Amino acid sequence: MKRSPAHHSVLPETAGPVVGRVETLLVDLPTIRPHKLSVATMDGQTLMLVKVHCSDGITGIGEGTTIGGLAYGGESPESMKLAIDTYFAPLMVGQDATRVQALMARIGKMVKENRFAKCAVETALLDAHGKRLGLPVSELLGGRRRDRLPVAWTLASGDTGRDIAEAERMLDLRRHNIFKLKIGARPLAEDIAHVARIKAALGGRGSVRVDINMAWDEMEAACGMAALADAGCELVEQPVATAPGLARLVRRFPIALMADESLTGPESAFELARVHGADVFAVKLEQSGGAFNALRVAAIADAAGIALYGGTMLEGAVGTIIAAHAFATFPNLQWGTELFGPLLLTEEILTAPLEYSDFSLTIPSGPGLGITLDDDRVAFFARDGFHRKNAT
Ligand code: MUC
Ligand code: MG
Repeated sequence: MKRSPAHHSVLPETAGPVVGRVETLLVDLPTIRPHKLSVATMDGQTLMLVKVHCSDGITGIGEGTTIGGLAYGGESPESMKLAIDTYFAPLMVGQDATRVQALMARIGKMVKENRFAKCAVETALLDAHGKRLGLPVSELLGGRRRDRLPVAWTLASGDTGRDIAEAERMLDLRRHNIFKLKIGARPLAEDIAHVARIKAALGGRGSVRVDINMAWDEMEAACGMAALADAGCELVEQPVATAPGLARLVRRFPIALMADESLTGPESAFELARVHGADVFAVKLEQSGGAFNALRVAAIADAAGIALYGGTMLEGAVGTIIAAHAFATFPNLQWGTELFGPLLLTEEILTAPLEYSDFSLTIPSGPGLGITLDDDRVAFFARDGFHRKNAT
């Protein structure tokens, strides 16, 4: 049958809202103190913010971060911005803004890897669509099971006495009673003594876990895990780099083993589950490639009998809150979360700060992400932005 010209309209196929413009910016914020990890020392954090402006006047926001530039993984805030400006945006403009999964699949076909950038864009689309429907993003992700999430704090000043004082302050404030210590940069014996001193000081008032960020070889990991268990440490995160390496260590010591860097989305989650490489998965939205993939990782963990923990890439408020919406829907979240990223930054960029109290973060209940950027503050801290333009 011959099609009439009416079938070849230049108007978008959908009568509904489409993506109009995709805007990105880099925002540099200082940290409250140097944050020392085995891979890098962070004095600040760069947020790559993305705004998706839709034809119905609704704008969604998303965020991408990493840890220590390129020290942690292959993407940086700068590379995310470039990828979105150059490759994602042309694939998005004019597309149905209400079909978030379909649009992410379209991007996925044309853009390999770039999981952190994909997470940022998916977050912005979900925020916009939630605002459009008047629903929190957690409802778009399947429905929330909880309104508050336990939040761990990372002690990483590099000094044992200072870390103990910091932990005491967090306990007094009733802000955190789960502490993650970043070790692996110093000789093993020094690291173990550091952990043992902190655990002895906190006793039953605080739980202590450690993150090695892959710094140990397998022999160090075996010695280290035995000593950490003796010191009262309850969990060790990614002591070695590979999934087979993790599998050789798991269940040999009375301490839980958690995978982080080895988890890069559903396929690696399946592989880790197949080789019994972990007791716990630290699910990170950016590392998974977005909220929907994080949900898939959680489903694999549940099916394999692996426990779950809500991880962070030390995101600011936007990245933290999309993670909170996703973790709110997990059937199991046995080890809580570490969604403390905004608390590590000196500056507030929301009109109303996130609510941390009683060792937990409250998940906002408004439409979309349920948060509002303070555009003046964002402009002030934007790289090459408002304040620099006005300074000249
Ligand atoms: C990581 O490797 O888990 C999370 C908390 C923190 O202090 O660093 C991160 C990254
Ligand atoms: Mg980690």
